[in-house]
Amino acid sequence: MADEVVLLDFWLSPFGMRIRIALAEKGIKYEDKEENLEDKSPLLLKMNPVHKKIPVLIHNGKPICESLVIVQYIDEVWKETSPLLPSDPYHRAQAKFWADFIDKKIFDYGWKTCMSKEEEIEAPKKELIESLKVSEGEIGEKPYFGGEKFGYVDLSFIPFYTWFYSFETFGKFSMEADFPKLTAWAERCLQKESVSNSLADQQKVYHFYGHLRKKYGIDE
Ligand code: GS8
Repeated sequence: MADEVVLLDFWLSPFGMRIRIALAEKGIKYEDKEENLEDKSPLLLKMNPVHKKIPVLIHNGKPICESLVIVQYIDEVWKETSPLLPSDPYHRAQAKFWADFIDKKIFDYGWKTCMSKEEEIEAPKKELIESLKVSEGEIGEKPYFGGEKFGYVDLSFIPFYTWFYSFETFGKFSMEADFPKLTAWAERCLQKESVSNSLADQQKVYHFYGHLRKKYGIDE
């Protein structure tokens, strides 16, 4: 029997993008179900009763939640094509460390930078810049975070490329001038169809931040 794969998703979620890229890398056909996060579907509430968040992968009726867990699951189930995590235990651990760093630093401080009032932005912006500097050092002269091939860390990080314009605009710095290696890495990743077809447009993300900032009273 063919696999039935459904993704509960939201078009501008970087976490959803991770799963879209992973499934595209593996060449898996799936149904992408767009959720309205302001009015969540009964299916989402049933499949992720703990966090009630997207993304959720439903594989033959069974849910898997949390984007990094889902990507690891996809890599284990469809292991024949395009391995994403390294097979060596030490390199696997390193890859998981960097994915965790992206969630704890780039996502967290990136979000806070884009969602702060002018007078409160300095602290998260400082942390974001520091984390981008660490990332710039880690990519260094390598084509991808794991070395020669696109893999788990790239896939975990590249969805935040859709936030780069928002980072620069709210944070008043230049990604290209301040982080040239990271910018070149992102452009390299975008040459892959699995990535370019999965990412939202930076301007649309910026406009969505504008909408959220109004909704939460950050902007008039
Ligand atoms: C984060 C998912 C998440 O924040 C993961 O999958 O890696 N750690 C999780 N999902 C958001 C949409 S993206 O910003 C979400 O579903 N939010 C709905 C809500 O909070 O009610």
